[in-house]
Amino acid sequence: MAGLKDKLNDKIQQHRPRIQKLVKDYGDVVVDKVTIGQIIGGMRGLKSLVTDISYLDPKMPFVEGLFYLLLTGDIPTENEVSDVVDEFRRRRIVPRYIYEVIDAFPCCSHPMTIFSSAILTMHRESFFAKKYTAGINKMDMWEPMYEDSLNLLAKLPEIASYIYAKLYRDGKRMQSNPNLDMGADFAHLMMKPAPYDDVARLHFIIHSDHESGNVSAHAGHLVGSTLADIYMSISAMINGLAGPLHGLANQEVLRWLQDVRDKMGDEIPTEAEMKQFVWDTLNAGHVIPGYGHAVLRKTDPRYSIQRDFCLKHLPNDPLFKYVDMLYKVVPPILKEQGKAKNPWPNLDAQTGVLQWHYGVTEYDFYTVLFGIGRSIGIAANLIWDRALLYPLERPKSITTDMLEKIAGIK
Ligand code: HAX
Repeated sequence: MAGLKDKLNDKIQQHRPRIQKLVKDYGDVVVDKVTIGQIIGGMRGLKSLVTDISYLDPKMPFVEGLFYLLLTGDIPTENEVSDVVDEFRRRRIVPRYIYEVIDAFPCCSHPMTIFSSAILTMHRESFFAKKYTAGINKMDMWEPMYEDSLNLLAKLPEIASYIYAKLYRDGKRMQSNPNLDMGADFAHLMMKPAPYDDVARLHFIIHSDHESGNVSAHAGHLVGSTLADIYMSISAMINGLAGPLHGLANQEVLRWLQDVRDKMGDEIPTEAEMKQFVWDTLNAGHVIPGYGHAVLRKTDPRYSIQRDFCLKHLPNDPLFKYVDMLYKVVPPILKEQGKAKNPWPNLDAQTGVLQWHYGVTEYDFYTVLFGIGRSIGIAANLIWDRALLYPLERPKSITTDMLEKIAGIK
């Protein structure tokens, strides 16, 4: 068993009794109450999920090191990171039929549709599915989930960059460079020089994990709870990410900004003009993409990390100037409008500017980049879901009639 897998095994053996004790001895302890507002309002804030895989503050390490940290909770040594980098390298080769699946998509297909389908198609590779059919002991299920996770994660940069080449470049396949870590290899596959390697590392790391209640994480967990394999679960996660109120917001931010830019004929708007664009959007009944959050009530730390990177590397980029101005203009307007509970920017408000600056201007592709990063966090969650034998998710629904009776209306 490789170093990471050994360590993970130790951690799982230590953690399992904690869950067993909680369920056996404290199973009836009340954690939260549920209001009618929460039931109708998309379960916002309802404490009904558990995850110990958490968000971290990155200093541009290798993505593989982050995966180690998410799985074990321990900061890896350089050697331990190298071991994981090697593990990923060994698993990078993408099956030929995946290229054929991508080639077969009709023109104008959204890259997220292609990405999700390519991942789902690899279900036939699933080690977990084969072991399950053969009758694996449930205590051992995390192991094939771990193997499948590494196999899938290692291939995502090549799959994503081929989708990019197919849709927006010459359609030619680039070969992975086996001497590079995941972030640098992605930059190589995208044919982008440094510092795009750091941009890729930063991007994948900050998009990886964000508790388990957000739509993509929850979709991955929900599908995984049926004992579906990693390919089915991550494909479902990608579909959740593809909605404009979630991951697609980073594409929407750029679309919105380009609209402003077109109207301005490439001039930087004054603050008064920008305020007017924001109000026009709100008055047309649309949201300001990249602002607001279902849980956070302050500037998203992932926004701030990207902003710091922009201030250091591209302070004079015209699009960054737009985004910088929006940071001043939007929160007071959302406060004045009085609807959004969080008037501050989320991570999607900054992502596109970085990509645009380094030459990835096809903003339909941005959520695929998000998807690579998010897969790392969801895979870590799913391995632990199996290790701790979390059951099938099956909440109970009730009718409007029942709610009216509970409320005392009927
Ligand atoms: N612009 C305008 N109105 C907004 C708003 C925004 N950015 N954010 C929230 N509101 C509105 C809501 O539409 C809602 O209006 P109604 O009462 O008319 O329905 C009201 O304010 C209350 O919403 P909320 O409780 O503050 O927010 P929710 O938890 O319901 O939704 C969202 C959270 C992220 C979906 C929301 O803030 C939004 O639509 N933001 C813009 C899209 C976006 O940036 N999404 C990405 C979020 C981060 C993420 O998941 N990234 O992947």
